[in-house]
Amino acid sequence: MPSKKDAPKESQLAGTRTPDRANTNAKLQSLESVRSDATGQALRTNQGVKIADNQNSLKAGARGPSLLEDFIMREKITHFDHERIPERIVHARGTGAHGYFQSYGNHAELTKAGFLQDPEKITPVFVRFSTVQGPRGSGDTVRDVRGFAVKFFTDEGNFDLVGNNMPVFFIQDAIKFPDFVHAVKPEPHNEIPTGGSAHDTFWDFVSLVPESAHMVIWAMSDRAIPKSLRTMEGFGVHTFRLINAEGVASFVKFHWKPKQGVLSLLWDEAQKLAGKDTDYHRRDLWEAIETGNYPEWELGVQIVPEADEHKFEFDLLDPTKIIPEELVPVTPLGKMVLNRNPDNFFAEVEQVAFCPGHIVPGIDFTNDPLLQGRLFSYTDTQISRLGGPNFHEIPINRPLAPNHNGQRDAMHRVTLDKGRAAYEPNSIDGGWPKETPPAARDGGFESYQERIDAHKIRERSPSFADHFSQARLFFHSMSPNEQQHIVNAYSFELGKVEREHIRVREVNEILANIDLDLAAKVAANLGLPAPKAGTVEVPKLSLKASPALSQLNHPGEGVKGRKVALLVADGVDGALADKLTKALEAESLQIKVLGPTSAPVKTADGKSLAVDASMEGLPSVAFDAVWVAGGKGVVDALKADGTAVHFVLEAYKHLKPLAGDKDAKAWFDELRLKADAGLLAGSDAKTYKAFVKAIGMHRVWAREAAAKAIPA
Ligand code: HDD
Repeated sequence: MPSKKDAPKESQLAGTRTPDRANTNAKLQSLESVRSDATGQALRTNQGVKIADNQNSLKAGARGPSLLEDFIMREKITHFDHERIPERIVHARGTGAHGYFQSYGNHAELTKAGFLQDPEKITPVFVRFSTVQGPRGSGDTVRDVRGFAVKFFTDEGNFDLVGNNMPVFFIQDAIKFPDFVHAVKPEPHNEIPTGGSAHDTFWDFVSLVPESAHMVIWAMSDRAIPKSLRTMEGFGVHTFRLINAEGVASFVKFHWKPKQGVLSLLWDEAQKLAGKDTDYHRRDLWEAIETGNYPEWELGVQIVPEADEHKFEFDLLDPTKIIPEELVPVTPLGKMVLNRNPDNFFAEVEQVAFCPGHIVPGIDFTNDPLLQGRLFSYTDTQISRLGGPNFHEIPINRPLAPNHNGQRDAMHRVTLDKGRAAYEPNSIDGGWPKETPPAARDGGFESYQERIDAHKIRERSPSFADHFSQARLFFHSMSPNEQQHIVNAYSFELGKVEREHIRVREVNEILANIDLDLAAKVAANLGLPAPKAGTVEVPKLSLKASPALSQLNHPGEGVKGRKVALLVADGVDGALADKLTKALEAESLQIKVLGPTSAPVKTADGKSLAVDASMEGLPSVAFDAVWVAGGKGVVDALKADGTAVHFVLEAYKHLKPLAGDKDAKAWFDELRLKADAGLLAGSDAKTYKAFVKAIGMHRVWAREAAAKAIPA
């Protein structure tokens, strides 16, 4: 694999100005607590004492007992004993990357936030992607919601957009969050299952809480098994406010649109990858960045003027609802590029502390009751995870903007505050630091002056009452393949539920209200009677389908970074393999040469061809497409190798483009693989082109019915 050194220069990236790499990278490096490698340095204790022997503890005699006075060993072991911090209660499993955000233009009419006003400005970001349910060491490809949290280090302070890869949530009010999390987490008696929701307590809760219906159908869709972290959409979920310099506010929903397309795994792939490569998503993001295939997203907003707040068939404050893009299109604001991997996982990914309450002037909250509760929860959780209220001093969390105030001391304080007056107003330090009145630009933060005139009550707004019409809209917006995957996912998950009354309730009281056909198909798979009617009257939406919801309408721009397996064996035509590799690499595809073992193979002209891995070591589930190399005897050798046969069959089953010369084609015929737009034979430029085009479509969806007969 090419090293960091081979990565394209920043100047090769699209954009109006070369991103200030020094600036994005300097964030961590400039902080005095960062240590680079210690070449040339003596081994010392934490107190700075040089260590003479790091192999043996202090003992009374070579075979005698250890001595308590061995301060060197005690310091080392004590530190080791405390190396772990509590994992996040949710979103424990994750990975992160550095990058930058660049605005497409001046959006001053919408917001006074500085990072959205200057297309020349490069704002460093740190992103953490995560699963929700599993612990730190759980598999990457489980069926779950993915966290999509972005920290913008703006000149005016940190802005955290702490979202998910789905635009809605399971509950409407934060007071229900601990109930939901306790239900989805592994069951308390045996801590099973790790990383998934296919168990009784989850389905018990969601079948009793109809407001979860919309989010659950998203979680049963292909969105919950993303192909890569690079191929996920991101959503701020809640409605926020953007406020311009004149104080005019608009409601907005934030969207991240991946240039790489919105792509998912198939369920069979996801399950296999969880075992074959637990770190599949982590590795994919890491390798993409190392090889210079920097992932890119467009940040956009759906904008609703304040005056239009009540013009929709749903409440903008309800986090279980989307604004369909057909009603309010997404306006692109800028782009985010991830271009640097972390240097130290713990220091950066584990210690990064996001909080939806981290906002900057020009952005504000709404009264969404889920968002309001989140504003409390995140700071509270950081205090427990990161050991006190000084977590903003940990290098990855430090704002680039200065932070002067009268806050002092507490656990793990690093800043050495000079001066005498830790209060305001003061006359000792010249009255500094002082307040800054709000202003058009560069002023102090000012909350949007929303008028509130209400009773203090515990009540859900009646405008939050429709729980099924958007779940129905989602189902009706899917392609037939996507609908079938949803049926399969409900059937799989409910099939794992031990208590029959929970399955029955989900089918009769939830699915039947979403769509009777969906309910009937799932019921049939569970051996239950099909419900004849729903249990509630579901309002009819004026929009019957939202094409923007189907992933098939987001194949991505090109094939950059997608992965091709080139299968070789002894006898391979080395020159042809080289030509093919070059042609595919010219399309920015990643090619891996796979042999029967990890040993090099012999080419037809007697040379040695190195392979990247064996077919067993890098299975077909890790690839987007397969090419069987030409050469005398290659196909015969592969045919005789069960792993190779399985590789090809599995790639076909997973609807991936397959190509090769006429020998390979004869082998495909023998395997009874049906000809389609993704099954190609030839070694000319035309075949390469058709192969790349098929990869661009991600999967050969028309093949899915035929592929059913192939054993898993
Ligand atoms: Fe949350 C973490 C996203 C509702 C309480 N949440 C967390 C992370 C993401 C989200 C992406 C991981 C951040 C990271 O990578 O460090 N959470 C969401 C979204 C929600 C949501 C999109 C609904 C729209 N969360 C939510 C509620 C509460 C929390 C209603 C509590 C009332 N979330 C937390 C937390 C976590 C967290 C317990 C665990 C670790 C952390 O905060 O830093 O405070």
